[in-house]
Amino acid sequence: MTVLTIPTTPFDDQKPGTSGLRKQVSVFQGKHYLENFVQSIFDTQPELRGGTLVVGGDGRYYNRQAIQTILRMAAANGVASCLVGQGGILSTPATSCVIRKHATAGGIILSASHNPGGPNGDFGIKFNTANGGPAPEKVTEAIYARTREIEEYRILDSEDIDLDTLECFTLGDMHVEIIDPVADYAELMAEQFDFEAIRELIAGDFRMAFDAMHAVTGPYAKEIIENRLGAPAGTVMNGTPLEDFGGGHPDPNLVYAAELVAKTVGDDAVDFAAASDGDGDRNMILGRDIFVTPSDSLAILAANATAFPAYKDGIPGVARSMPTSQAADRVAEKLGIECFETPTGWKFFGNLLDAGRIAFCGEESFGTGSAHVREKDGLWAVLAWLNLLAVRREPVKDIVHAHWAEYGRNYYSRHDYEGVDKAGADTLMNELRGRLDELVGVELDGMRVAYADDFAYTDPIDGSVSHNQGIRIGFEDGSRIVLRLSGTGTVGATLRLYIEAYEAEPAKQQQDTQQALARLIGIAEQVAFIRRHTGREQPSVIT
Ligand code: VG1
Ligand code: CO
Repeated sequence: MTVLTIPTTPFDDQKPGTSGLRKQVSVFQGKHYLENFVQSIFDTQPELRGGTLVVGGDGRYYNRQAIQTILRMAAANGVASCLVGQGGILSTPATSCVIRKHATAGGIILSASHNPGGPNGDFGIKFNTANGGPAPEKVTEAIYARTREIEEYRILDSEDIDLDTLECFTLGDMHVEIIDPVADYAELMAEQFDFEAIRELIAGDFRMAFDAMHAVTGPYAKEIIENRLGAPAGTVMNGTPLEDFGGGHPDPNLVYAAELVAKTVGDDAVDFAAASDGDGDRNMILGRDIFVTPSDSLAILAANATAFPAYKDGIPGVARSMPTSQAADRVAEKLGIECFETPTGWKFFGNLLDAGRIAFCGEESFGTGSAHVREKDGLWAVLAWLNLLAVRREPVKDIVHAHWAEYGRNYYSRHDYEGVDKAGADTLMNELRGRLDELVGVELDGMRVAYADDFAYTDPIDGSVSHNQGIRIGFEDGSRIVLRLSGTGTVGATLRLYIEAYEAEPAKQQQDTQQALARLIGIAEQVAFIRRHTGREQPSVIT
């Protein structure tokens, strides 16, 4: 088999966003597009030469073709061996687990996460480093810089390999092993949680549902929740990964997982329901008649960390992304542990986890995780809740209400304006940024602004600084409005408005979220002119 060196020219749009490079499938199918990006990874990550690389994806359309290309290029670039998920399947957290367990040099994950799939949907690729986590900014910047000057790529002239049989192959000089995508991950989960207690809970009259949304977690959830924990067959809904996710939007929120949400209300409601996203790193937690916001979920899990065998001695600290509600901060304060506020994106938690400064971290965008891997982990969060329910033996709703009574409630909501005009969204942010100084001390609808800034973060471990991470407007009573533009979309721009208000008084903790936040939502419009700049009367998704 010969190594071909193919001349190419740079693309100008291969800058990774919040979580890797995401584009429409048709863009990735363009000549040299995938190859340029992959070669840029190999060119900037010398430890892959002679090392082991993990490769897998969420099973979406183009996953298999991309894997074949990546394997041929890995062989041509001197990678010694590749571990590939059977059928091309590996969830994002499972990839992180495999990288860490087998001490590999890194991994390539093919996913556009919660974005729709299929020939007309999105595709994505991201590189994870040897710690199992998403490449930090200095690595993604080096890869991007390389894509701007690339002149050639290397690829083996070879046939496709069989991705479906658990076997070993050689491809040129490279060893390829097709691995069971679930085994290592399931074993790790069994170490983290009290499976015996969860089995007992499930064997009783407890009823639950899990929606895999036709995405990657189906096989993981069936093995863990049905086979190992004994939930009845059918507990896992939409459990077969499909290339187009059954035409759905594999985003576990109240809008896109409506079928699951419906199971949590009414006379026949289940006690617990959960869902995860395209690549298995997000989670949604529901109880009978209650949706647990991801921000509350992080705070509640942190407050109950000692219920989990892996953290029975407590946790050193927690971290949350900046727009995530401050509920976790209150728990950290009470526990006397460290609390960090990082920019949006899991890559910012990596250093803190590696340094042992934090054990739990989360994002408002349905992301929760711990030090067991270096990615957010949807099924981990589901199992954590099951473990907690097995210990507490109370309804989800009671656990949440008791938490609010003790720590106060952070009313929280995110309003997304998806696919709006990019120029309008940029103008909105730029104009607001220009007015931040004048806002401080001003009273808006009876609420005084305590601070208004453009969030910047200095990593406490390596000192790297990230600017322009979102606009924060904080009020004297602790309420906040945050605005930022999405870094994962592929068409136009998506404006995210995050709204948070704190309520200490238990008697006032049972209001409707949108009503409780109505005044702040009005203030956001008053300062940012969202309607004028986006041309939208309403957000497209409210969570
Ligand atoms: C969104 C979320 C962010 C998350 C990212 C990747 O990014 O807001 O919290 O880390 O998606 O999640 P953005 O830039 O669109 O707001 V996933 O499940 O797509 O890997
Ligand atoms: Co995801």
